[in-house]
Amino acid sequence: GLTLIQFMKEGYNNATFNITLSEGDTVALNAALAPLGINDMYFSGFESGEDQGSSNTLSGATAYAVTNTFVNAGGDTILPASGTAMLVFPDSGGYANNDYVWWTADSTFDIGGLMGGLYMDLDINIDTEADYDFFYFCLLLDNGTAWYDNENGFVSGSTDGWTQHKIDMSWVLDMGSESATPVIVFSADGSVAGHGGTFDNVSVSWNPFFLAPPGQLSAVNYGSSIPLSWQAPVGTGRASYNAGSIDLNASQPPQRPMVLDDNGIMVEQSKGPRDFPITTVYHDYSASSTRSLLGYNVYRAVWPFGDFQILAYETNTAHEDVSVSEGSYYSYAISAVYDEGETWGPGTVNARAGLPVVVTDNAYGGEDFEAGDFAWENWEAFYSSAAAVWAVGDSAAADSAFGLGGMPPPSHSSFAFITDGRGDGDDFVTFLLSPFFDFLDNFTAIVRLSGYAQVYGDFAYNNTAQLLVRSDMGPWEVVIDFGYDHLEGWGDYSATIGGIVSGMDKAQLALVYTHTGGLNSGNGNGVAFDDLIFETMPGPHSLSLIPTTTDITLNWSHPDSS
Ligand SMILES: [Ca+2]
Ligand SMILES: [Ca+2]
Ligand SMILES: [Ca+2]
Repeated sequence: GLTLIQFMKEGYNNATFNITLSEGDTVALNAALAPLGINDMYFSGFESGEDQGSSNTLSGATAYAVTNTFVNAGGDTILPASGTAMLVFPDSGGYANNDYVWWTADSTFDIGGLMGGLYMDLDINIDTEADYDFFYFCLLLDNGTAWYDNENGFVSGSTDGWTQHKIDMSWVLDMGSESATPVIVFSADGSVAGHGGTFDNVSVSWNPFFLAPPGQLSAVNYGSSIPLSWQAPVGTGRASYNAGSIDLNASQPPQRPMVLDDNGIMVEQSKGPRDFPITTVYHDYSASSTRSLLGYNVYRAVWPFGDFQILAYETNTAHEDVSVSEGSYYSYAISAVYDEGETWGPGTVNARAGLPVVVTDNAYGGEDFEAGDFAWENWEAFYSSAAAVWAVGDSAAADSAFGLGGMPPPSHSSFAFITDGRGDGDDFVTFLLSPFFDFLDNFTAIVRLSGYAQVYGDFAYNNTAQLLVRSDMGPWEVVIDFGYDHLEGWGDYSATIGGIVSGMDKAQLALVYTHTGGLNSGNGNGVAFDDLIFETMPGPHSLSLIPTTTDITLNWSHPDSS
């Protein structure tokens, strides 16, 4: 009779045969299985007959257009990445401050019930004010909201020519939408305009196999090389993403963050991105993640101001970085490389080559900057430019440090300050790192400092003035934030840091200060601090409990009773 024969293999289409067999027959069958393909869900190169989409403007007089040549506001001529047509913004000249304009594809594709990976890919060539004017690459879902990936789903600044931009949008498959439509949103802030952008070959593809990220990366510190290791991607799991949402039905663009101005009035910040809601979303996957896994790319940046650059390609889950300099700090990141693309692992790790000098918290105690020969022994300073340096002196010495017309720090003995809080008028960042401290014998710790700052917008981070803490090259944590106009003079601050440093070797403090070019406060811009002191007063620690059905017994330790 008729017999069904089926060949099945994970990652391949089933092959099915119907064969008529009589009793006693033997049949030999050779079958080739076709691999499950990558499915094109959407594509437009903006050529004749392809999707041109449409432009919508909520704020401004500009629009997107499809054209064969784009002469930008700087007079440069840009031709399509391929073919004879591309999408451009704006349609002529440059864009204007506060422009809020988006392009929507004409065609929509179905994503209902899909599992696996969803990837948006396009060619971009942009020139906008870096970190202030943005293009967001979104998928518009059934509910009228456009969603973008908050890691790499938006761009700003200049690409210096065409570049390919690929975005993992797999999490969109978990959001209960039946359909999706590509959207590109442009949002400019309130000052300094740029040229705009051109786009070509917009595609969205669905891969039944999610390209799972590699696991956690770890580094071994303080040696003459930095050994790195990580975990291979797992076949079944949950990936988390931060997704931004843009309501395209709103009658107004969302506001930018509110800040206190020099007169103590809450005003909308004129610089920077709008406050689009950010949500943590998850993507569950169970397809084999190791299909077509080729290896791993290892990336490295010299901390704190270097860019991530590829360091090595490995087929195993380890790499030893021998090209390090003693005393230098690095950040590392890892990606898994598949036939179909590259997926970044979670976060980055910090590392330091070479064993640092470590002082005990008792030997250090504190720093009041009163020594006549103060020499920053075992401190390290990093500057994004040579515009200013950390210096020690009194109020008179800091008189010009906060700029013309600024309010320099009132009298406070000798203190540390940055010599030009306006960074010579440009963007400026500095990290001042304390010596390494040994907190192995302490369970409680309080750090105190006196601080003074004048900023553009209280806590608006145009001027950051923060004390950070970390131990053993872990992530920095903000423990004191004094980035506001100190109209009443110096402030005294303290923070409990036992949870970060207790029982740890190699704890570090950092003073971070930033200035945003052109944003000069009427009270001046700058930062100063003094009396950086540890208190390690004995306190209870190591609380534990033993529950029974009738009572709970608590136990703890105290240095005076141990
Ligand atoms: Ca084209
Ligand atoms: Ca701008
Ligand atoms: Ca002092």
